[in-house]
Parts: sequence; structure tokens; C-alpha cells
Amino acid sequence: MQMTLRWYGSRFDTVTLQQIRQIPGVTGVISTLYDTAPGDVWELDAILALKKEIEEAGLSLAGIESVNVHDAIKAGLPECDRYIDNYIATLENLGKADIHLVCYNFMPVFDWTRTELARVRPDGSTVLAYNQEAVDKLNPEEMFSSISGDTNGAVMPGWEPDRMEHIKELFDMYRDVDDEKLFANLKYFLERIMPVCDKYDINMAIHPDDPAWSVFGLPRIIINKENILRMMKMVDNPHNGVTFCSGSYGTNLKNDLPDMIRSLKGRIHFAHVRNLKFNSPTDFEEAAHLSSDGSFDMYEIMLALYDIGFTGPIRPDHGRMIWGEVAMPGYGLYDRALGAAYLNGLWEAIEKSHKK
Ligand SMILES: [Mn+2]
Repeated sequence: MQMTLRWYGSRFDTVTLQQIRQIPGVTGVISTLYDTAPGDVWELDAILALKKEIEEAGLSLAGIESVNVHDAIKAGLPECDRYIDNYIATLENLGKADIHLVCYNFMPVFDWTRTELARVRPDGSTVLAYNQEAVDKLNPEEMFSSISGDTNGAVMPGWEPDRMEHIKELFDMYRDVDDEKLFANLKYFLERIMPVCDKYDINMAIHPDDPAWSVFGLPRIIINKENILRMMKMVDNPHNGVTFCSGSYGTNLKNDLPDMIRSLKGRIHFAHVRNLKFNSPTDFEEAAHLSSDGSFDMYEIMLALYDIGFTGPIRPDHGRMIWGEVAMPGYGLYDRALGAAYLNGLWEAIEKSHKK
């Protein structure tokens, strides 16, 4: 495996490449062109400039997270082909830039959903948290106003103001889309992009839905072992793979994370590894990476990745906000650096104990 950190680019991230370079064992970053909108074609020059900047800092660009999929594709609208053409053009440019990993998701309307961005834990750190009862009390528009008001109510990151204005249209778009239609739209999208992935050896790595169940009545399909194996089979190409995100699949306590990893041998192209602390099955917070701070056995997760011969990029996921750092919630330097060091330690121990 290659240990990496997510980095949003020098114009958007509070963390610098020079800082990332100093985390022991972190050799690459996962980045994106953060100011491109879903549906835009990524220009080759911009991709090459990003890559050059990262390489000049002594790191590698290990992959892209994310190239976002336009809602027209997910909803299967008549104009979806135009947007898929643009997606293919972006993949073509990424391939020309020698980039071989693309993370994406197929969640309708929202990206990951949390109800609090700064829940205070007993040690004074603040973390992202989710409470289903809080979500059930609100409709999506109320969620929006609670973000803009920055109250202590529910907050949904990733809900950009221009998307907020179109929230009703977005929901309308998915009115007739159930799980089966969403699967069919995903299949259509994958079948159309696989030739360019084959040509440039680009691994597509779908990110699970987070939380791994339906919110606001929207369909969600990348949520469990059964569905993800169905997806692997419906477009049976090694370039059709997954981002294994322990913190997202782990939101549903019925998901056996090590078992899921073992069942996806050869199809996990990218791994996000983090821990969650459950206060109840529908209330969780993003703990430190250490097993004893949360509800998951991180050793078993890393062991499963080792057992399947995982060689792709891995990254610590959302970190806590500690030591007074001010950064994008989940994406500070300090706790993610601790996470990377801890995961590297687990990996070294597993590797050496297997060689003996
Ligand atoms: Mn993730």
C-alpha cells in the first residue's frame, strides 16, 4: 500500500504540501481540481500543473478524489450522454497525465451527510457527528438554512449555496428514480466509460454512500456487501472497483468490514481508513483512528487489506480538530498525521509478523 493524505490544492487547503511531506511514511497525496463543477471537462494543462506542483514538493499524485458525476447522469436524464462525453474527456486527460485512480460517488443530490461539524468530545477535541433523529426532524431546505445561519442545529457540508438554490429541482430530478433505476443508470455510465479506462489503465473506485442508508427518501445503493458485489458483477471489469471507506460502510453496524474487504479482493483500488464511535446505532461521531477510541477494530481492518494483497493508495480519513487547529472540518493536519502514523504502525507490525 501507499500511504497518502487528501489535499484540496494550495488555493483551498489550510495544509501545505511541505507539511504533508514531513509526515513519516506519507509519500503521496490524493487531490482534485476543487474549483471544477460536476460536468466540466478537466483541462490537461490544469491537471499537469497540479501534478507538477505536487511532485516538486517531493510527493506523488496518487489519484483523484473526486471527479464528480453530474446529477443528470445519476438521474438518467436525456442530457446525460453529453455529460458522460465530458466525463470521458476528463478521464482521457487524466490518462494522458499518467494518473490511474479516480474516486467518485453515485449519491443523489448530497455528498456525505453529517448533522454536526464540531461535536465536542470529552477530551475537548471536536469531530463530525451524525444523529438520525436530528435529520428526521428537518426537511432538506431547513437543513440549508441551518448551514447558512451556522447555528448549533444540523449542518450539511458540501451543500454549496448555488446548489441550495436549486434544491427543489434536484429533488424533482430524482422523483422517479428508485434503487433499481439508480443501479441501471450506474451500469450505463460504467459501460460507457470502461473503454477509456481500459485504454489508459484507469481504476474507477466508487465511494460508498455516507451514511449507508437512504436520507430524505433519496435512493442509495452503495451501502453493503450484497449491493457492491452486484455492482462488480454487472460491469465485470477490473477497472470497475471500489474505494473501501471504513467510516462510510461502518455507519451501518450490520456491515462486517473485514469480511467485506475480503470479498472484494482485486477490486479495492483505494482505501479510506477511519474509526467511528457509536453512542447508539443511529448516533455516531468520528473518533480518533486508534481502535480503543472508537467502535471498530482497526487492526482487523488493516489485516484484511493486507490479506487480500492490497497495493493501492490508502489514506487516513476525517480527523478530529485538535491542538487549536483551524481547518476544514475533518481535514486538519494534526489528527490525520496521527492517523497516518498509526495506520503505518499497524501495517508494519502485520507485515513483519507475517514474514516471521
Ligand atoms: Mn471516505
